[in-house]
Amino acid sequence: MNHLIPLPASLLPTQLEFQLGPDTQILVAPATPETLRVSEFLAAALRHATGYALSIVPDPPAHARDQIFLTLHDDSTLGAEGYELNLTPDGVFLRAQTPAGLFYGIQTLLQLGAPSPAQKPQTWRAATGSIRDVPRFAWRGAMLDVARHFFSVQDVKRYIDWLAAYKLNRLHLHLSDDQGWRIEIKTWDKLATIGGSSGVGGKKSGYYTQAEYRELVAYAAERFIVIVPEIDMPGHTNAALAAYPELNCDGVAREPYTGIEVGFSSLCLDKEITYQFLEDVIRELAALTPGEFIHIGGDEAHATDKTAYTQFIARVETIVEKYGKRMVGWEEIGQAKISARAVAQLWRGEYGAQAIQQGAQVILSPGKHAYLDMQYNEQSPLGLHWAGYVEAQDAYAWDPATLSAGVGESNILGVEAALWSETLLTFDDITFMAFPRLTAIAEIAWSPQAARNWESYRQRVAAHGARWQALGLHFYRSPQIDWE
Ligand code: TNX
Repeated sequence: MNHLIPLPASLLPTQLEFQLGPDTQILVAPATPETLRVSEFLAAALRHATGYALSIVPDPPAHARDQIFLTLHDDSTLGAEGYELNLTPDGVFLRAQTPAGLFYGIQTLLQLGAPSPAQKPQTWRAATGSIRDVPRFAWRGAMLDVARHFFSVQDVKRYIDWLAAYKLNRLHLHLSDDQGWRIEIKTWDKLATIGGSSGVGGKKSGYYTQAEYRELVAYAAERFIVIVPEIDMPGHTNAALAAYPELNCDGVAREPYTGIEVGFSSLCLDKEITYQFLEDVIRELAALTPGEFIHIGGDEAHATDKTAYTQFIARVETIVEKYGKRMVGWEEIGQAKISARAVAQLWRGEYGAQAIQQGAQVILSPGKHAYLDMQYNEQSPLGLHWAGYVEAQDAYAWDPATLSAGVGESNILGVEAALWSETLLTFDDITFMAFPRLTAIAEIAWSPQAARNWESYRQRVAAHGARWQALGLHFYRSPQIDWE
């Protein structure tokens, strides 16, 4: 019970043990397509851990002993994502108001019963006690930059699995930048075929077809993760400007870009075709996106006239709203007139107050704490360091509500760990930068501030390190943590 990440809102250990047997069943009531699906998720994970062929019993007549019992029931204090988990030597009782709540309770249960990697044959046992748990923030995000280096559907799915294990619920995909355009747009097909053919250093190019992208959206949704697509604009657009000459003010296509400098490109804001292009792109993206949000970038538009920039952002928001979505943008959008439905993602903390004054909420991704692409220290083989070095403790020991003046708890929609990929080529590179910092951000996003502290995190994360190791996850063995 003492190694959970994120730490539950409340936890009462009872010092006994529940042990799974070959005859344990998973009882579920009411049996709906969604509750059956989460039950199957649990059964598959336990089968994998134990080899037992656990069966699922929909709407059992009365509950028997030695079972795992999942139920939906009305308890508004649990909200849309909370759960209650009671473990006794006789059984496991998990209750929530929603399938999402059950899913998060299952993640907790799977951590409690994580077998010791050394044990063979493995028995599956979990410490008993009761947990009542609700998240602090609604937006618990991770951003992955698939534009600088492209990552396969398979890699993104593996990252999604880890996000789900730590109760994150948003995957923000940075789908376009100077170096590459990574999503098929049917009305502007060269975005993908030409814009997608480059990448940093000329390596790892490519794009997702719409069918592949839908597959990612569905895979994430099964794990209660909403994919938030980002098309960066009006800067960070060289890949689009290389694909279509008419998007440039001078009508000349740009050369593909393989460097890592930022701030040199801009869409041509006084051409009407630019807005036709954006409308087509946003319409197709919205159709691929069951979630509420479309991210329009908006950062570092150093090659765009300032007044034109603010008018542009306001116009883009009307297009996003026309297709029924809410606009998210990097904090620079706070300089424009935005609606109270818009969301600003803070990374430097300069324009947050301007967004909040307009009634918008913010997502916090402070570079010094939540940028997973920052090097851990001077020796780190991967990463950048413009925001400084970010060790495990830097990622963990901060409170969103007191980070910047004028940004309080009620202004904060949530927290997001950003992973830019200028220096990352492989899935191992991704996980080396993410662990153990992604887990720190996951805890900040979920757990009550008063319950958490660095000393406790560093002990708990050490136990997770043993699991990561057993599962072959490449991670950073921070010297700040006494790894098991
Ligand atoms: C700044 S953060 C950027 C990205 C880079 C990142 C590298 C932000 C909104 N823009 O274009 O990839 O730094 O850390």
